[in-house]
Amino acid sequence: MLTDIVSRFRISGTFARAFPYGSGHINDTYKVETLEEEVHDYLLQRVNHQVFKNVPGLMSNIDRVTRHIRAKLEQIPGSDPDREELTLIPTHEGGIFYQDPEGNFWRMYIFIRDNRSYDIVTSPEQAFEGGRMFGRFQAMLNDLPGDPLVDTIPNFHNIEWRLGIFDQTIARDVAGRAESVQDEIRFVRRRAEEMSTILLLGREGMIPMRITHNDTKFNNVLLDQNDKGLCVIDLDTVMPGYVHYDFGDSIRTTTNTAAEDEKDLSLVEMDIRLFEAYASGFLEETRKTLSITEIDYLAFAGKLFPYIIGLRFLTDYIDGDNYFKIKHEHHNLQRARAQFKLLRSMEAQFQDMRHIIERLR
Ligand code: ADP
Ligand code: GN1
Ligand code: MG
Repeated sequence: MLTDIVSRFRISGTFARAFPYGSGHINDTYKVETLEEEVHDYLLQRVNHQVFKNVPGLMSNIDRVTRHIRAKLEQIPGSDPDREELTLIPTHEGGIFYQDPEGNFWRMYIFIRDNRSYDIVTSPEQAFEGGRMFGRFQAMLNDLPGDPLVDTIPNFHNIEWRLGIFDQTIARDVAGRAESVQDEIRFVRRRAEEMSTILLLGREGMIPMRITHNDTKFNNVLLDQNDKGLCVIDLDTVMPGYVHYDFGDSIRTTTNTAAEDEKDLSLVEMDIRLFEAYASGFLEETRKTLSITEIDYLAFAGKLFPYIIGLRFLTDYIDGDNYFKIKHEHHNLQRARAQFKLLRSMEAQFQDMRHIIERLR
């Protein structure tokens, strides 16, 4: 089956094997290895079309974004675009994806070898590199020509919309779980107004729409063997957004001392050293393009993401686990609790976060 899919793409070398790869919550990813040592390996993905309703539009975004960045990298002496940017492999017909008879969408990239990717960050140097890479990504897309990118998931980080879905999900209570999570529901509701801040600033025209990645988990940037930034990956949600969405989701994952789904909440804290290092890398690349107002709200964006992602985990739990892949029965609740603990830790250190941004801007 996978062999058939692989044969649809214009790969070099001889197919040797394919096996599941990575730890994403949405798509199915396989590493495809070739026999020859000197030829690339590949990364094959089945795009989740329950989540992404317009896969051709999504693929066209990725094609435009990767070509634009590649053209910029080609101007930089000594750069290696096949390692520093995702490279789509065309099908034999020249398409950028393959749709199988069951309607699944498949795409293939060059596998970037000798990379490191981290679910938990341990050093300020790693955090700085992540910030620099996502900052550079933002800066490079600042002049993408042509029409706006397709919204691959409408309202993806729209907190009012997410809270509306949350209320509906609690009212339906299909899995009969709402009663058991009253504490978490209260935690969300108490902060709902504050968390609309970015959306309101946007509505009032105080911050501009930009092109953002929108899924800037730290493991969506590959580092090299020396922990230097290599390539930003996972481009499914690149679309219009506020800079706070990218900064915030990175802070959520970079500064957490424990796993996203840590069960022992006493291990979950925000490490302010990692906050400072990430912010410093990010601002090094974006300081010139961001407005004072955008920079002023970066610390707040750090708090927004444990809230919004925790809210999505909790909503999915109440809804009976339809969206995120889970490994055990209460996995989404465990994830939500860990995110809310992280938010508490940020709330306790918020003044320090603000001072760091003031110093770096
Ligand atoms: P998901 O949306 O499911 O998170 P990703 O696009 O992030 O999927 O891919 C899953 C994992 O595969 C990544 O965390 C990364 O480790 C690995 N990966 C993705 N693209 C490449 C690539 N081009 N080269 C090497 N590894 C990759
Ligand atoms: C999903 O695909 P992956 O695992 O990188 C999700 C993100 C969440 C993240 C939480 C399209 O990201 O929004 O922040 O899980 N992606 C989508 O780990 O919903
Ligand atoms: Mg990913």
